[in-house]
Amino acid sequence: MKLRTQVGIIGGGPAGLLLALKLFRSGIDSVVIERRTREYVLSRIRAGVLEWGTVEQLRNASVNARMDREGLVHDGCTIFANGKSVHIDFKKLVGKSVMIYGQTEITRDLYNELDTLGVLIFHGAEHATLSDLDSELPSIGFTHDGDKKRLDCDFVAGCDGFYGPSRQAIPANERREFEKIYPFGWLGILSETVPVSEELIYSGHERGFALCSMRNPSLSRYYIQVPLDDKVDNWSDDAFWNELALRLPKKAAAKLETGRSVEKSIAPLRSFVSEPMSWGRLFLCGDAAHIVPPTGAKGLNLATSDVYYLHKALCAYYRHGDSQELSRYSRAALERVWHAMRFSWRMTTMLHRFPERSEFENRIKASEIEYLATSRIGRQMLAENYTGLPY
Ligand code: FAS
Ligand code: PHB
Repeated sequence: MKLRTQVGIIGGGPAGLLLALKLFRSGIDSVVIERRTREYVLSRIRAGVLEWGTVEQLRNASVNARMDREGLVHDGCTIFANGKSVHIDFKKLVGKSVMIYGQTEITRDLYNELDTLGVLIFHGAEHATLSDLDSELPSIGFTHDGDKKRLDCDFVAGCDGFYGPSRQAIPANERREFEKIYPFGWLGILSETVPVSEELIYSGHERGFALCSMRNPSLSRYYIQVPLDDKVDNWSDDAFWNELALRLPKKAAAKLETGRSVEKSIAPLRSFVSEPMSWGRLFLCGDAAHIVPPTGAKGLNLATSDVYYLHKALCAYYRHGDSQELSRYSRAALERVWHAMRFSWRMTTMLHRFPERSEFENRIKASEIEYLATSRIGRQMLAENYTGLPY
């Protein structure tokens, strides 16, 4: 069965769904092809911190009602290391805030809005293949409900995450990949407990990194650094709570509310960029092109800034026949990607325990924290990057 649209979108995660919505608001037709069921996509627990640029994007796309009702605006966070707590006051330092609102809820809101608008989303679409990307009529082949389908389009948006087929559709000799694998992962839990602190606490403890986050005033999200080969089954809830408490400031540890985990998983940490982010009529957005360690809370926010650039370029093409912005998309997106890559790498190296780290490097880490504690400019730099550089 043949289908036709203007923009074929592979991937129904935040990048693909936000792009579909923004295109619809601009009168541009798209179809979303998602491999998983909607339930599966909505079962994933991922990002929690939204840069203000992401908040504004969701507001401009009129999909912000629940976020503005239920989201938590945070004006700062705390960095705890070497027995010292350093408050980073975003509002005072750079006049900006962040919004705490789970990626899962954003995805749910996007699905609901796209359903209301009647945008076509195929779930359970398997074996997606991209063809004729270097022609004026690219297409996406896939199987849905046992039927082979082909979606002809003007452009393909590869929003299919790190393991999707889009990035691989760019010939290997046209791609350059940059990667750093970290020698640890994050064990994360979600628990129906009152968050230990009103704002996030990033702890660079000598036992290992820990992060206290949340989803709402009665749903906490915690992480601890674990060895790369660690397994979730090695960690009972009690073992997790005990280790987390050892890595927190004493006052926070004393008031930590523990409880049953409703989700527990380990995510490996990597930095990865694939260049270019476009080839022919294919444009990559989000994790399909880049992965950041979650220490800087940038993964989801980079997906939304890629979507901002691609949407703007597609509007210029369909409204004015101008394909200049499309040809500049990769460079514009990558410039912001590398800034977020740098910040996420710096936060990760500053706050994690590296088993093979030399004494010299440990002193450098301690001096980084001391610099934050004593320099307003140092805290301003962190606040500027954490709340999000301009698009
Ligand atoms: P996604 O991976 O979210 O979505 C891609 C979609 O494409 C998926 O739904 C997938 O099923 C689909 N797909 C894949 N192959 C396909 C195919 N062949 N055909 C059709 N569809 C296909 N970021 C943070 O900022 N903070 C965090 O704490 C954080 N935690 C994370 C934990 C984990 C375990 C992971 C994996 C990522 C985490 N991230 C975090 C990063 C995460 O939020 C991503 O940046 C975000 O999901 C990016 O969104 P997308 O680019 O849409 O990719
Ligand atoms: C989260 O709440 O999941 C979260 C918050 C901040 C991060 C990473 C994850 O840096």
